[in-house]
Amino acid sequence: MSLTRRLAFAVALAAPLAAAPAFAQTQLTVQHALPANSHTGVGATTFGSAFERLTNGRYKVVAQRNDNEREMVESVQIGTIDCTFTSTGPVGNFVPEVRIFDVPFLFRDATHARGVLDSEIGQQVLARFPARGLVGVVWLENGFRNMTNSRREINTPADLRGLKIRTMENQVHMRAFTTLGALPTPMAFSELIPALQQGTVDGQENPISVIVANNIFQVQRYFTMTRHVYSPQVMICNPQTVARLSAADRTLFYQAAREAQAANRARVTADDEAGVATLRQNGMTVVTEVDTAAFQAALAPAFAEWERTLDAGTLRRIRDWQ
Ligand code: EAX
Repeated sequence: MSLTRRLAFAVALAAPLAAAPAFAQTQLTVQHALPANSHTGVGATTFGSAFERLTNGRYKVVAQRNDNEREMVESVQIGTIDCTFTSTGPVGNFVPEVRIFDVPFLFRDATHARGVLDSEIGQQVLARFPARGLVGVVWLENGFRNMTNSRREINTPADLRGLKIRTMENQVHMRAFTTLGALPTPMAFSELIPALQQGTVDGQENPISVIVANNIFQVQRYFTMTRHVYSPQVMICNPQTVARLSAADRTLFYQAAREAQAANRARVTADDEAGVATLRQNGMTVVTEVDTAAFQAALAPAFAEWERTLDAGTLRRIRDWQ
């Protein structure tokens, strides 16, 4: 074939491509726990639409639900999905330094928790992820956890004694419930509703946003606003996904993640404000006055253990944070 014929042939082959988009679109898959219309779903979809907008559609972000958070982190690690929006529940099993944020009664309120996570303390923990084959992008929020059960009103730590309570697959939380005299039963969130329906466990604990988003009031009678532990969320991505981004796109990626963080936190605040009324309307017996000091006193042996097993200096810095 002559050069001109070869060129003509090449042009003819290329012609149909002219109808295709002027640029290649890269697809990212992100998974989140809980329904799309929840604080977690809102975080993931806000990230997706923000990143698509900021990159003028060069990226397409597909958001999927998966209520098994450990499985999502594993999928990010092996690269079958790009990112996950997960509570820290199982994350300490991958990045042990995360466990410090799972300590009960560590944060006074959302301002304290968000402030610490956005400070250099939070950044230092995110910096531990790459050694475990993960990138910790940004802290988001699940919220302060409260107790529900089907047996009795919880007013004092003694009321918890002997209750089978589903916990996340989180050794800090399990230690706390053992210390309070309950029987912690760890399982993925995806197994929780059937376990409550079948009576495999008597109760569970979760932020109001999670209880409302999943109609947990349909399978639980008693709610106590213990706010016994703050539950962070974190956006975790596969290192290669992040490495493949150009420097400019990486800036946009982190900007989209911060938009997700803002939308997620605003939704948790709104859910917490409306939540108690929603739980009452749906027939739950609600206890809002809680003797927090009694729960903290009952946890004393566990606190002493965490001073030894976790980073005591960082625990102090978090408690002293203003
Ligand atoms: O991420 O497993 C849990 O109880 C989590 O709080 C829930 O799935 C939200």
